[in-house]
Amino acid sequence: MELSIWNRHFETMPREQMREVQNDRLRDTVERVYYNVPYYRARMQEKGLGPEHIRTVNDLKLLPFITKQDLRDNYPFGLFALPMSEIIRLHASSGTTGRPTVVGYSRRDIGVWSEVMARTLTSAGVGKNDIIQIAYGYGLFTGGLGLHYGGEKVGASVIPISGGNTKRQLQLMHDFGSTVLACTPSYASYLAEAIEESEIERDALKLKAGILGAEPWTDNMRKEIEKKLRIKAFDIYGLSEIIGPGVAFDCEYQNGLHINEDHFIPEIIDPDTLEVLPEGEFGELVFTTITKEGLPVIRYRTRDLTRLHYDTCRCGRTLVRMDKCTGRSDDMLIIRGVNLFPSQIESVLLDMDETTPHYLLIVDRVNNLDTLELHVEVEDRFYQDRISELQNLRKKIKNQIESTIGLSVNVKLVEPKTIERSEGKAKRVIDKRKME
Ligand code: DLL
Repeated sequence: MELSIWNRHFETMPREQMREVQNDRLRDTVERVYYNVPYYRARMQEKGLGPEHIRTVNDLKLLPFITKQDLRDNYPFGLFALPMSEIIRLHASSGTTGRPTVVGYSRRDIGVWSEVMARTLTSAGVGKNDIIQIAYGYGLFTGGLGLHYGGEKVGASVIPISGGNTKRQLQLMHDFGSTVLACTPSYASYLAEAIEESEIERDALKLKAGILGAEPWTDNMRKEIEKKLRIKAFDIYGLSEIIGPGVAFDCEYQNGLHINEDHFIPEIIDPDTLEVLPEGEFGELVFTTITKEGLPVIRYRTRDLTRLHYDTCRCGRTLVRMDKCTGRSDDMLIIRGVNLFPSQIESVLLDMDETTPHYLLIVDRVNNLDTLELHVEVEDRFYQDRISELQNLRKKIKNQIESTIGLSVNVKLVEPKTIERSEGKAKRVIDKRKME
């Protein structure tokens, strides 16, 4: 496997020079959002700030944070910094309730996205002689198309198979000779087992690398996937609000993900006090985009918990590295790569007469696939109904939830007042998946 660097200039730039690049681009971004996005202007004015106050990365801390809730409040396009005539792509991800978070890309943004994805893939040894099977979902989720454009940019042969349909995944992997698999780590594990159980011999496959992300996974999971699939597994991190996949990526040394800092400036804050933490401390990751045009974001709180390392990596890249993210500072769950907030379930239940908002979500991992079980309390008067009525109700809840969150769920109806009440913060989720 030949490992190289896609953009040596930026990926190995001396840190002082990178700071200059960031300072210039930050000033430009702040100016653009100030003049083009009324929301940012108002928030800055509240703090008595104008673009002239933000001269360097050190001034970032003066600016207010932005959260998923702000995007939601400005749904769908309120935070775009360009007119819709300049937006050539829209994607969306789950919001905390009902409304998704919508992101828009200009033509240049799609170029930046392809560039950061090309860096990611090159760092994993993917080039024009590779065949990349993209088993991330295509559609509003950024996984499929993000990998797709990066794959084409490095000249690989792209198979846009999207997620699911395991039998077909294996057949094409075998028949087309896929050398790279791009999907969530849990799906990679699942495919590994499916290969063991199939008639396909591992030796008949050409797979050598996995580009795995979109959900937390540990180094132990990595070792297991590498062993079972006989590949090298590279972590890839990103989020729709910043650009999608490609915000940060593993190199061959797998000792932290390199952040594409010439496009996204990271900070680590204490999620409670919101203070910026000193170098090397563990806290919540915050990003400011400095080249995005369609939806630039200033100090976006990712809710992902990690730590940054500024020393140069053995691979030669000077780009700051972040530890693998395994936790969040909010209650978002990632199930089979899909983001889920318990409040989304709650709002479906609240909309139905027959149920109470008392529920319990049980998440587990069975045969490497995440499972979701929902216990719901039924209103007293409905619980007296005949079994067939209750069956119908169960189906109705299941359908409503599945169409809202896009994940299959096993619904169990339980008697009124049987779900434990809590005096403090309600315990709505039991996550049995192991993360060690
Ligand atoms: O998951 C983008 C993506 C697609 C990344 C394909 C990698 C590969 P969202 O749906 O907006 O975007 O979800 C973003 O997923 O804030 C993290 O909590 C989590 N996440 C993404 N990648 C990783 C990773 C895509 N490598 C949210 N490790 C983020 C841990 C991850 N968590």
